[in-house]
Parts: sequence; structure tokens; C-alpha cells
Amino acid sequence: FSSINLLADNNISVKAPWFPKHASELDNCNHLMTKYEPDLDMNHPGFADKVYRQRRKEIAEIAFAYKYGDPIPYITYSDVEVKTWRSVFRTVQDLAPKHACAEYRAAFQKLQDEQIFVDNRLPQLQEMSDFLRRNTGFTLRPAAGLLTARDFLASLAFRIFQSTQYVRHVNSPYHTPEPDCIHELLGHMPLLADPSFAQFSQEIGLASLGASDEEIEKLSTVYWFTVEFGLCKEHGQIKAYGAGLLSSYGELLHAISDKCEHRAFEPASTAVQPYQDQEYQPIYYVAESFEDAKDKFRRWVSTMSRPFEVRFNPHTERVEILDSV
Ligand code: TIH
Ligand code: FE2
Repeated sequence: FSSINLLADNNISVKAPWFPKHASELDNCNHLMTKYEPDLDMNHPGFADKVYRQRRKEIAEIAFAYKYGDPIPYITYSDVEVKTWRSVFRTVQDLAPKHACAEYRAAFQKLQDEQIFVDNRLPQLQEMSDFLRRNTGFTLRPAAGLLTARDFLASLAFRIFQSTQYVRHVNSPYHTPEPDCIHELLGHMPLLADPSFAQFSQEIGLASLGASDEEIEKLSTVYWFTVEFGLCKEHGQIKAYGAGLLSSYGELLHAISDKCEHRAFEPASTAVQPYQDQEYQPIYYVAESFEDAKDKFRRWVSTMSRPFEVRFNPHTERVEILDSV
């Protein structure tokens, strides 16, 4: 990343890594982490399946060609892909009433009422993007795979979620080592339709703009233990809100079992906890509520070193820079 010069209010220019100022500049924020792709990761369930890898590549090409403002291309999913969707969708339908947080359950119901969540077809990213826009102003853009933390978090600042569009391997429906659209659709989308959660997600994104590499690492760790694998309390019971739990029957049952450790969510310590991204997590963090997680997160972010503040203007889709020191 190159850096930019910003003028602080004492007229001293401060260096910060480049970051997008307008939603259209997310066209430059599509750098991939390739280590978990089926071509490179021998443990990927699709590693030995040439046809699968070709299909995944074909769908990833769509994301590489995508530009701000384009409609998201329609994908005709195959019978095998629909079968995989159906397996995961049905387990979520079975488990969510008991184990998912109330906000997730409410949005899930809405998606079913609008016939976006049905078991015999995958939702298209464009219809999902339109649904989110109606609910919280979030929209989607297609991503070719797992993005770098800096690029992924930057998009959240604009209420844009970069979503994969290919489907996990049929032999491993209940857990995938890399994000796929079933994870995005069943794990992330319902909560992005919840106002409080949408705000929390955007704030992680805003905090990442112009942050140092060390701070990006901390923010992505917080993201990991909240948005991806977070647990929360509801009437004294532990519920799941993390997308990686809600899209993975295997890990959801693990997370609520006694085979793992539960700790209270505290941004400063959560941010430096090493995490597991290939197997089930040994540790999960439990939030009191989204509002409480947001309060704690805000307090922690204010201790970060960035010499300016940023504000998103939804009318222009532009991030404005405010000198704060
Ligand atoms: N493991 C999740 C699933 O099987 O749905 C997907 C991922 C979440 C985070 C990283 S990969
Ligand atoms: Fe995810």
C-alpha cells in the first residue's frame, strides 16, 4: 500500500496508508489472500476436484470484472450447488430457533416471508443486496475469494459487504475452510439487515481506514471474534450471532458445547487473542448485547493512534476526514 499525506490541524502533515474515500474506489480494494483456495490448500475439500476448481474460478472471474455501479451478475447454480444449499439451509432452519440470537431469527423470518430464503434455490446476490438496502442501507459487491483484512474492512465503512458468489464443495456442506456464498447468505446477510448490527459492522470498517498494519490486525481479530464467531447472551442463555457459526452446523454445536472456552467480550484483550482459521475455535467471546459490544468497541477505538477521525456521508457515499487532535 502506498501512503497519502494528510494535513493535521497543527499544519504538520501526517502519513497514513492509502484508503478509499468514495464507494467507487472499492474497485481497488479486491486483493486476495490465496492461501485457502482449493488450488493451493491441500486440505480444501475441493483440492482434488478439477471440475469444482474450474467452476469456482469461473465465478471468481465475475468478481474480478465487477465495477462500482454494475448490477451483480446472475449465476445459474447447478443442481449439485442447489443440493448443497438445501442441506445447509435445512440445518439452519432446525438449529436457529434454539441457538441463534433474536435479531438473526427475526431477519431470517423476514427473508423467508419475502421468498428470498427458500430451500430449492440459492438467493442471488443482487436480490439480497436490494433486501439489505431496504433494511439498513447495506449493499453487496461480489468478491473473488477471501480478501485481505484491509480491503474487506474498508468496504464496511461504506456499508458495503464484499461477498463471495461460489458454493462450497458438496462433500463438505457443514464446514468450509474458506468463505463461500452459503456462509455469506446464511451467516452474514440476516444480521446485516439488523440496524444495530449494521451500525457495529460499519464502525469496525470506519476504524480501519488509514489504520496502521498492527491496528488492522487487531481490528480484524475483533471482527473475527464478533461478526464471524461471536456469541451473545439472551435471557441468561448463550446464543450465536457469528456468521461462521450460523453457516456451519459443525462449529455451531461445538461452540455451545463444553469442549471450548467462553470468555467475556472485551475489545482490548480480544484484539490480541491469536485465532484459529482452519479448525473449530478453541475460544469464543460472549457479548452482553450488540449495544454493549458497540459501546465497548467505541471506547476501545478511541484509544487508537489515528490522528484524524472519519465520517461517512451516505448522500455522497463519501468518507469525510475530520482532524481530531
Ligand atoms: N467455516 C465457515 C462455514 O463453514 O460456513 C465459513 C468461514 C467463516 C470464516 C472463515 S471461513
Ligand atoms: Fe464471513
